[in-house]
Amino acid sequence: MEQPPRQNRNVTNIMQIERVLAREVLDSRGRPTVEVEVTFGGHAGRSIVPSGASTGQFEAWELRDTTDHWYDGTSVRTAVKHVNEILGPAILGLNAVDQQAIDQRLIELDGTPNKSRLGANAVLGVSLATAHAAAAGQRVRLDQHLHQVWRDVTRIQTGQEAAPPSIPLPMVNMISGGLHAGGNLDFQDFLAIPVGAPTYRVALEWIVRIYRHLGKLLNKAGFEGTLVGDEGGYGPHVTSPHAAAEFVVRAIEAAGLQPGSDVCLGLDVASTHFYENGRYRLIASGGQELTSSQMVDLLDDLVAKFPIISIEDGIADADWDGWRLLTDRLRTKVQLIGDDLFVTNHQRLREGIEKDVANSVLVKVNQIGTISETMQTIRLALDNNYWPVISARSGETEDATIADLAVATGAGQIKIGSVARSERLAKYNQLLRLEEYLGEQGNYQGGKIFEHRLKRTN
Ligand code: 2PG
Ligand code: MG
Repeated sequence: MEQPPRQNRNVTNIMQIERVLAREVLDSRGRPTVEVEVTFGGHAGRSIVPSGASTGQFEAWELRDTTDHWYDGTSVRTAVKHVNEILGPAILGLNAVDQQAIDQRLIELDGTPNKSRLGANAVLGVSLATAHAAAAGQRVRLDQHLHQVWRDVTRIQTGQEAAPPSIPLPMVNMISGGLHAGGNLDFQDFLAIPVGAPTYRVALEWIVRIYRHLGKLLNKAGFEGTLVGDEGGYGPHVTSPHAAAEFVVRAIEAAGLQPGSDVCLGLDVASTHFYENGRYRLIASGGQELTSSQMVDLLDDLVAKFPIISIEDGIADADWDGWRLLTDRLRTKVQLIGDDLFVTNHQRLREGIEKDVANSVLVKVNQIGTISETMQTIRLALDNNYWPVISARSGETEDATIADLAVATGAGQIKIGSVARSERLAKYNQLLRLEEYLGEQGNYQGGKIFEHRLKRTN
């Protein structure tokens, strides 16, 4: 059996980057994406960049060759070229262990606020692959190396020591809608959150059980309990968010678990994508057009009827007033996550903190483009009592870096999609390994992170 590499970190080691090579590969939707390899002294690190479908307007720029016939205008050949001809040559000879210096160099080379010159997919590929190479060169695991980087970021940003690594609570997609499943439902994700599980391993077993029962229940009711969306959640044509939530609750019960105490529900409304001219247009559930205040009423009603503990993007990224209403109404009952709203961007999160909206931030590495900036946003969140949730994209690959990132930063929660499709399982399985390597259940806090801060009545 393969053993984890022994820990033998020597931070004074200088690991001068000798070669950086990018290529075009495919993601879980069969769309091109950037893969980068960084090499020195016989050690290599490799990483693949993810890609979203329900993207926020303030995200870092994903560079695609829209006028190229290759892959119908979705090619990333220019981004690959930017790595091979600009970013790579500029970091040769730099120390791979010094992630922050490498990332700073990459940011300067691009020189734009949203990485639109060279492409965030080019920049991120190099940033991620450098971390993999640095871990390999030091003969430590990726999570261990990332934890060292995290400690440095924490020390610089707060002057304090970072908390130890920990395995995150998973929030897992059960039913998919919106842009991830052909618009069958207006809301994008109905998630199960196993808040009562004592360990990650148990949490995952509960989730798989619920998922299987959900498929059977959907089939029995005449819906599609086998067809899955981009993230592996079922994509049934149920007509309302209430009906979808009801199915998840029934699946939790069918799995022999208690909704509300063992397992709660989460929503990713992804409402930016049905927000138009100041109205929320619910097409799949009958074409209603809601004001921000009516949208908040709808979410409040769902929270009253179902054991919902987390709502992401309940309000659109351009609707700060709506976010104010949502936060005032639900902040003591529910985790309110800003995804499109904050786009993992330090400045946007700071704005949100100042405006006192939301209480949680979704963290996606490709929304911002480097590991260091991602960590700065996680740090800012933790220091201001915002829960950070590390997240995959709907376009993913076998690359499991975000599992290591979540553990290294002790972020507390992770959202990867469902328990089907191997680009998702690559991350869930990596967390199983890390739980074992870290010992003592990987310092798993599970649903305890919500204790004392959320008051629920159902
Ligand atoms: C989201 C993500 C992942 P996408 O909205 O949170 O579920 O979707 O990657 O399409 O933005
Ligand atoms: Mg989202």
